[in-house]
Amino acid sequence: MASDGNAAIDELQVLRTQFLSELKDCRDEKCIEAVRIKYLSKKGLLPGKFALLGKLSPEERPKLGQELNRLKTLFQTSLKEKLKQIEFQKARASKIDITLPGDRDYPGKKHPLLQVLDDIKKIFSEMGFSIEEGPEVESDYYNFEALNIPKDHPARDMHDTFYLPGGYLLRTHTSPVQIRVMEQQKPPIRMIAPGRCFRKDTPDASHSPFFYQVEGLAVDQNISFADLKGVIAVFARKMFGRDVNIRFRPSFFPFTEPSAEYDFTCVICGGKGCRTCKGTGWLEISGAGMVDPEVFKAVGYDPERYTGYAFGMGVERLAMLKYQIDDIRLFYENDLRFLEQF
Ligand code: 2U9
Repeated sequence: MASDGNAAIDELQVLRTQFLSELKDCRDEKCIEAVRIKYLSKKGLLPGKFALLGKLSPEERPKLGQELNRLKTLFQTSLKEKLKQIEFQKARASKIDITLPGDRDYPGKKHPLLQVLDDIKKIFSEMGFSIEEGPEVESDYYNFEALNIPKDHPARDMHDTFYLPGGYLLRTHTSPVQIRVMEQQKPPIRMIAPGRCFRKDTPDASHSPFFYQVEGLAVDQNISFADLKGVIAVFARKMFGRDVNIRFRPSFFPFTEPSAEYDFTCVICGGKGCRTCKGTGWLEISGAGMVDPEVFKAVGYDPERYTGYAFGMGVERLAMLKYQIDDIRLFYENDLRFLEQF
């Protein structure tokens, strides 16, 4: 035990060093509280040193008393600062590190086919075409008869068409919509009919029993094949770029006369020839033609007064060309690894 004032002061210095060393090693509030209890509680080490006062002469007591109070203040201040420091460090540790890469969220998006369908709708809307829709379950009349498709036409075969009870069927194209519109209104007409169609095709890389189609129809006085070529050319360039060219090859459809199939220059090689276009420089897109007079008669239009053109296009086909997709089934498998690329 200290025999005089200096020895007592030395004891306090040792206690100070020991306190600061223990507090310095603290990493959390629990440790700081334990140091506070050990050194400053009623039975703590520092209050215990006040007993030294009783062993000193009256002349030495004031100096030791001052040192004891100075040490108590130092301990209290040091504990508060250490607590603040740890709280600051915890706050800093929890602060968002803005230099980290952000978490990419995946907002819901339209299916790629519907994105392409929107592109097609926009292009034709800007050319003054209305967008018309109709039922997917159709009658034989609207899907075949009114379109001049005879009873023995192969398209009517069970192997090609999904028939339903009661003589109904799943439409094999959106042409019935044009018939329904013509029944409801007189020319002029400029419309497109987008929608789902169904055919009894065995699924493979280029066929699906269900697919999206957009058909177009323009009916007015003095409409010619040149008008059809102009509209298809504008569509091709707005869809695939300004340097795309088109061509028409003679074909046959019961609902158009003359009929044609139309091609675009290959969107990959620009017409030089590549694997996609099988070296031809051309990509077959779909069919078109001038509306057959028999179709106008079915809806009560005078074929001597009105002419019109019609065209078809498969949305999957256009999407596969636009995005270089070589298997149509990818559109229907809902694999997020495919869908999130669009
Ligand atoms: C009316 C009169 C005529 C629509 C036409 C095509 C040619 C054609 C399909 C082939 C497969 C589209 O790409 S596909 O899905 N169709 O090639 N469609 S002319 O002719 C009509 C339509 C309605 C009243």
